Amino acid sequence: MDKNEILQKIRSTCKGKDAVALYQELAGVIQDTFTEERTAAEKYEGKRAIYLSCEFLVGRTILNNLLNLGILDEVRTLLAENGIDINMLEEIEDCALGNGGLGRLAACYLDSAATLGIPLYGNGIRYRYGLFKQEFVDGFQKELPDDWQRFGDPFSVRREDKARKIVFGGGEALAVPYDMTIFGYGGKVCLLRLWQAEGNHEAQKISEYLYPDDSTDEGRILRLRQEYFFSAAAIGEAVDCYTARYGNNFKRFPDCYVFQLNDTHPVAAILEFIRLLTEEYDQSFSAACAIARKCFAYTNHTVMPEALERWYVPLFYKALPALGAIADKLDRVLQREYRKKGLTTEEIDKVRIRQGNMFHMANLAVYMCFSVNGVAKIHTDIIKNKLFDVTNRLCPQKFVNITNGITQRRWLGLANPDLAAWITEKIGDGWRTDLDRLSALREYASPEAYRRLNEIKAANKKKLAAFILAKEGVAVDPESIFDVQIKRLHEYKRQLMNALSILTIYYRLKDKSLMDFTPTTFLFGAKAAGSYFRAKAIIKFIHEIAARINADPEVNHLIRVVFVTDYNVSYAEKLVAAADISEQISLAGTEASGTGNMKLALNGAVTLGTMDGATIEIIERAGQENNYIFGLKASDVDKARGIPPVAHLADPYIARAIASLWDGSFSDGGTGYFKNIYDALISEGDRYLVLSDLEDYIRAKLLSNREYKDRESFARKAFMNIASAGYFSSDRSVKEYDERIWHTKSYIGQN
Ligand code: 26V
Repeated sequence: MDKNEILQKIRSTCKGKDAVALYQELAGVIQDTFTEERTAAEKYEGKRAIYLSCEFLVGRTILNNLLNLGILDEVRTLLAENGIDINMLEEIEDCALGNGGLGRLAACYLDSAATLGIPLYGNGIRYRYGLFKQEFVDGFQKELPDDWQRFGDPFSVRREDKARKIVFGGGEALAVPYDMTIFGYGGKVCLLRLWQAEGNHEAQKISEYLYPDDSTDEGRILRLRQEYFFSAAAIGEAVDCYTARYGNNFKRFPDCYVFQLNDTHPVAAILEFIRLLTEEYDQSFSAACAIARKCFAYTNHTVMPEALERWYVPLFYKALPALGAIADKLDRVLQREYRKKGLTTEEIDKVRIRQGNMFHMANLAVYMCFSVNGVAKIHTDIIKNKLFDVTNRLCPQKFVNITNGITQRRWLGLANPDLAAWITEKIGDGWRTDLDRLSALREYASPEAYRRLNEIKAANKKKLAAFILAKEGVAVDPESIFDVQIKRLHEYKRQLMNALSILTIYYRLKDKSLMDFTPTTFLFGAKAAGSYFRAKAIIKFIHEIAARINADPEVNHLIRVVFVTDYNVSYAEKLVAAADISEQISLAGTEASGTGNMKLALNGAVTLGTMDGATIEIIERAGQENNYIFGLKASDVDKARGIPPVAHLADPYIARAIASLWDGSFSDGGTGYFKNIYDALISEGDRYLVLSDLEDYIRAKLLSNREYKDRESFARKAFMNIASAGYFSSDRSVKEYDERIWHTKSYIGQN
């Protein structure tokens, strides 16, 4: 790549263009310059790792691509010279083909693999509409379609030459790949192949929506078709390429391909692989299984029982008849094998693929994959000792922990350019490809450094405040503490506990029992699944609290609450750069890893959190004394469940906050939302132990609030968090995947 050549091309064509035209122009120039790299990635002959994922949450690409090509600053200047503000590219759509952490992780891993030159190939679905756009009407969430291709999709290339027919129960579709170029830092590239379903109306529906409503059989069949559609396309292509090179002897297949299953959604790939080899390549069932067992690896991303995929067997057969028969056959093989090994009936029942009338996809993955990994230490321990304990006793070597990571290029370089520049000034810019270098910052620990950190944070807060005023119409004080909780809305993440803590603080400010409170802005960003009643109820509750507090002249100079609209990757970039406090408050043992926790720590937010997911590993490195830890440990949770929820209402402010759910303090517009929340806490046993942790949470929150006043010592905590964040680079994670699971460098071509 020749930087100057790209800049020259841009210079000659950028004048007088509007945002969309400029975007297309820039993208076109970049794409053209990298034709060779793309072709090389496609023709690569060594062992490949194929990342199969239903979600790739890439976000807005143009600025990130310019950054990774090392020309963001030059292009900014060049455009400015021509009277164009590069920020107008913010009008361009995000590409949000994912829900949250799992999809963003996939995008970070592609960024890292591209940067490191690891042959990782993303495969997913090119949804016509990505994750819904969120609006609030009177505090209620409304979902609108996300037409992300509105301005075109100039970083993708349609590959009709690689289209494949996919046949499923009751129909077929043409799978047409679109190759999206993922630019790594330094100009190496990876390919993300997103398959689009074409054909009749039924066929097209397959790639229309991310997560269609699965409350009906029709919706569930569609979801199964989606999962099968892209998995089968990826497998079919791999097998075609392989047989073109090596013929029908599949012995070397595992030296050429490894498939990483991003959760169980693409598990149909295993069944499809066996189907292809047995039906079309004349392999025996056991030979096909033996090969499959060498090339599939599974990442588990949740321990929540309701999120573990199970399919009603008759429905599975209807959608994918041939695969249903293979799943049943594998289930019989499993039983025979495990009986021979002396497992008890009870043990076998726990690991069976078929559980009564349901296929259990995680069990299928664990049985067939050579590697099963969790995404943070505590999470891997839980899957080894609880979820998959039987298999772990038989085959402990199958289980691996690979703690998640995030790309520092986007989450520091792009999101927080001033902090990035300051770090570079101190330790050089090696951190861009080696985040461990951040530890060298420790040598620069000094009051002067803390002052500078505070300045940078203050500037970011000002920018965010201006953005929030423009976008949300709410004025927030940039001098106040920015306390941030940003993640999908889910009960286990306990946004409700945050809301209740705010309410108790509000009541205490009102009756002046809490004095000396540092002004705080509580920021929430979250989307609730359209069909998730209680999550939507919590959104409405937070809006009601925000409206009450923000309009109360007695306290609104001390406390404000903002639920930002349409939280997405671009909003996240602004929020992480401006946060003082990072809320990581899931019930211990429920958050597999979390990655927002890493993004916020890297940007110098201090964690207010429980010992859960990767937060534990963050605290291990950054120091408990530099963060605010509270609440039950995972090992205390079972015991805590024995205490009735009402036993936690002794504090009158907490009692009043809970009462506000039913005593008419707030209106849910007759939806029954607030009664539903009340029931969850009081009548249904408070599954996520919000009340058990609330008091200690408020204690920790108020402690952080007091300690914030000492600006120097608080900045020192932030500084230690930044200096300790090196481990959480997705470069480290991807290297671990490669060294411990994929082994892409030991492919046959080198033997
Ligand atoms: C989905 C659902 C849907 C039904 C209700 C319960 C429930 C619970 C969890 C999920 C999430 C499924 C998988 C997922 O997105 N996991 C996330 O993966 C991230 C990347 O590894 C990780 O950082 C998050 O902790 C984890 O929640």
